[in-house]
Amino acid sequence: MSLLKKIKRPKDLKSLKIEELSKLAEEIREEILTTVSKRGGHLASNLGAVELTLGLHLALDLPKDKIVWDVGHQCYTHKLLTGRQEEFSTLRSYKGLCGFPRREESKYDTANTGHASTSVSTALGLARARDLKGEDFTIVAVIGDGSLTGGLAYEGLNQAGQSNTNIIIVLKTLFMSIGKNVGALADYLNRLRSHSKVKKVRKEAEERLSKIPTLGDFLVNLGKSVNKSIRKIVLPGRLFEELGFRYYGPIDGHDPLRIVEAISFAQDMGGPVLIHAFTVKGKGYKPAEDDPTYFHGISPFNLTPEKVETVEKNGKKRPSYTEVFSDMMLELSEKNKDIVAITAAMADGTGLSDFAKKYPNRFFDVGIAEEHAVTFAAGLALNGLKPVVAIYSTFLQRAYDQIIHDVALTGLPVIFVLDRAGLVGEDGPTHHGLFDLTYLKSIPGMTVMAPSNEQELRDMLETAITINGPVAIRFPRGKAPGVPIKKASKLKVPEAKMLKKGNDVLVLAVGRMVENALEIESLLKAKNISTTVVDVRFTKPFDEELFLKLIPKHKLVVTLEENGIGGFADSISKFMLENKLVTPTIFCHIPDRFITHGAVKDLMKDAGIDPESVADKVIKKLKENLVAIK
Ligand SMILES: Cc1ncc(C[n+]2csc(CCOP(=O)(O)OP(=O)(O)O)c2C)c(N)n1
Repeated sequence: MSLLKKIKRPKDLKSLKIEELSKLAEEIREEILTTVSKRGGHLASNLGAVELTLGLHLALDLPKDKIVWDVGHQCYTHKLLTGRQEEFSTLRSYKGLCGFPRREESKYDTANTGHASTSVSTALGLARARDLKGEDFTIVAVIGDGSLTGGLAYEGLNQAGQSNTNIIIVLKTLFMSIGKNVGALADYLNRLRSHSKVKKVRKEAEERLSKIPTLGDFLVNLGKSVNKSIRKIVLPGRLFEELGFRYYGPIDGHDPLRIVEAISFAQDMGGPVLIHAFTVKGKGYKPAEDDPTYFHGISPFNLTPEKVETVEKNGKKRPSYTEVFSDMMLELSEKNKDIVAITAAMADGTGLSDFAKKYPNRFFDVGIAEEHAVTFAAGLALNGLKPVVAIYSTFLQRAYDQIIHDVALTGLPVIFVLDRAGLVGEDGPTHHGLFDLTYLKSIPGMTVMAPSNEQELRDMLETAITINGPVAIRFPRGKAPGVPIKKASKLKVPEAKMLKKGNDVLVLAVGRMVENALEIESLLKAKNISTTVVDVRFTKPFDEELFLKLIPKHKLVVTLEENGIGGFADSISKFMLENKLVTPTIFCHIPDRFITHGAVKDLMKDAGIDPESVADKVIKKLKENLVAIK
């Protein structure tokens, strides 16, 4: 029987033999690889965190003790060790296991996460609450060096270092964010790695371990002799010590027993302790070790080491919106030397890697620091440049105040490119971009656009460059519809575009929802209902002139957007009230609840914005109206 199958809960680990730990780690890696190759997911980070998780599970008394995973994208081993093996094959699928920690899923998951740099603050809050309530348990935040580039992490460290409370931070360093980690702190951590004491520490630890017969003996003896010897081998982590932490390390994060020792040391010491562990991203799977950026978050793929191909689910060759943005950036930057590009640790994901290669001096990766990215862009714009800030819709939420205070208040011409707007699918609620139409709309002077195909994205970028103020362009994850590409041309702001002309129903659709609107038109046509389809293109400002003309000519208006409450629907409802337009209207948007993870198609249905659900609502509403008229 496999060792993994024997582990139903963390306690079961403690009955293993020491030499069985590496076999268990192998089995876990196998399980993660097989599942991620079928379901997609965060492969490299999870492979890098197997032994670290084993060590934490051995050292702690879960679920009384708490682990707070930063981002949470490295929690697969934790899921496998906490009673979720049977469902593990459903990872990231609709109604299956979530790819991130979820309290609703397990008592072993401490916090719902998905965004970076939150773990220290959450852990400190838990610790302070524990102290106030007179409770006694251990709290460990696990944070990567990438996530440590985010300002929020420092805000947490700043308070924790002075707090005198028992809190353990495990800093997992693999010198990678999604791409190579950036910044002065990354350099500092790298210098620690090459400290001459590191090898000596490892050798001493190996010698000590060779004298301990069983895992049970090891765990029992931890508090006694072992700790004494550990104290002697602690290296100076000056930065963290100055911040008020006792620094422990660096240690090998692929040796579970070193992790156990470190946690035991921290528990003995009390107060804020930072344990520094080195790990290898993608550990144990050569293609992922060689290219951890590609394997950071990956779609389903073939598990043959020689040939790694993503499985093309859709035969039709269509570019992704990201690729279209990437190409257009090169076109625009050739003509306009003032264009500079900024990413917050997502050069590949946002499509800026080619720009970075071609114009290294005009490209800035600021780390996982969305707030800084926006204010930094404001500085660039103040000195006459044209910054393009490419940040996923969900992560730009972080920089709301910076957009208002540092960019919009001065009317600076910063272009925000929001990839992954709308439902993103398997990454789920922390990653869906369902708030941007709402949060951007309320900012004075902001122009907001949403392309419905690749040519429109090109035209919108061409237009954005000419606007003397803040502009946002939001588009979804994945493929564009595959329309022919021609030379980009400037659009007339805020002109919408009528795609189909009918008499009964008027559908005002935003971005990707135009594809749904066209399907709705066909479904209704089959029922002898004729539909006008309008590609809204601009949600702020929007084409009031056209809407004033069209709305009274129809029996029913439908607004359709991939955004929560307060977005385009609200703008139209206010517009109709103010203009005394009384046409019955259905507002189709994401309902006022968080949407789970799964395939986008399933999620659209869940949210009621898929073509069939909308067509059904239209038919029902038209029937009601007829009855009302009679
Ligand atoms: C606020 C925010 N910005 C961007 C991301 C996207 N993201 C997910 S993981 C990651 C890199 C994290 O690096 P690190 O903390 O070192 O963990 P590793 O993946 O290397 O294990 C990034 C940029 C995010 N989750 N949250």
